[in-house]
Amino acid sequence: MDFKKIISYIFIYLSAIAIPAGFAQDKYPIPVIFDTDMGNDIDDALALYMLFKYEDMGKCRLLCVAHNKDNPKSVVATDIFASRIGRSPKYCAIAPGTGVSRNDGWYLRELCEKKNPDASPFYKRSIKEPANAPESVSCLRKILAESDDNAVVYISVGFSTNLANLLKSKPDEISELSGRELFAKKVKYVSIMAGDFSPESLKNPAKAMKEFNVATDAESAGYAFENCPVPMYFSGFEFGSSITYPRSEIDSFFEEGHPIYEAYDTCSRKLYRRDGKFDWATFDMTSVLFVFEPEYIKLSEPGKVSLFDKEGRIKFTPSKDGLHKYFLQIPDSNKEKIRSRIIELARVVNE
Ligand SMILES: [Ca+2]
Repeated sequence: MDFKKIISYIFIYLSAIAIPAGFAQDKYPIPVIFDTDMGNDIDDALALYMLFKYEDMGKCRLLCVAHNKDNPKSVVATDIFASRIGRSPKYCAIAPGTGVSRNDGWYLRELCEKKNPDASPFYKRSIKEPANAPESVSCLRKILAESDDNAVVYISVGFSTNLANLLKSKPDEISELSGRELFAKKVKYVSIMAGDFSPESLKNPAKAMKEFNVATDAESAGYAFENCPVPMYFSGFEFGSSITYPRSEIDSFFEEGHPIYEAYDTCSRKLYRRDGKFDWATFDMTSVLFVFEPEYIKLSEPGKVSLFDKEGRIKFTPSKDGLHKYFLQIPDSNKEKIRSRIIELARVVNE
């Protein structure tokens, strides 16, 4: 056996032991609920495209795209992204007027209201407007009730409003179980983009950043951290922001006129640079990657995430029996591997 082979065997062995117990044996396709604040950032849309790619690979079954941003255009935007590549997942949304983030985000208006010269919508969509998506809690209760036990993975990449409402829900005609009992029975784990787990913040939570997903609905986030009966795996702000998604990929793969191009470009121009030449963070995309290819991610010791204050800072308390773990920082060489893989996974076309 030559030296290169020995090294590659060592690498395979180390990769295998790095996979958290319980993940490697996942049966495919994994049934997934994707809970998003579509419109507030572009990574939600690219994360959705990754899920479609995993569906094409036979690894994912997208049960529903739930919307936690309280703006009906959020569902329309998701539908525009999906319709562009010929997909039509099931949608649900927070009951209008009961949630947070009611604004038009960074690109909802541009995407949903853009018109052709004859006044028809520029971007194809399959739903009628206003989007009367079913209300999240009853829709998600029904989906869970009909799912196999301990099978569903819940990916949360926005506010925890739907999640908290679902956990608080009472027995009804759909199921005699409470939301928490139903969740415990049907959901395997939650992959969530939330919080700040940088070493400085862990040491001193008072100095931690108020991460957007937690801070925007801190009450629901705190409730979910406290009451979620299954493991939660956190991709913190510092993880996704350390791995960028290149603007050059948007220019070369998603040409002008593609809704992903429009959203990325609008976001970049409004948020960072007038010329839009900005490499975005991969926040939500890392929460999707973890579910299907956990070998890219290293997890922390177990513990408990809780709200440190009402403004949305969190703290992590190590504990042997804790249900929570966060993504550990990784060397730059591994970041490059994740970036390349994410780029590949977001390349979905209408076939
Ligand atoms: Ca998001």
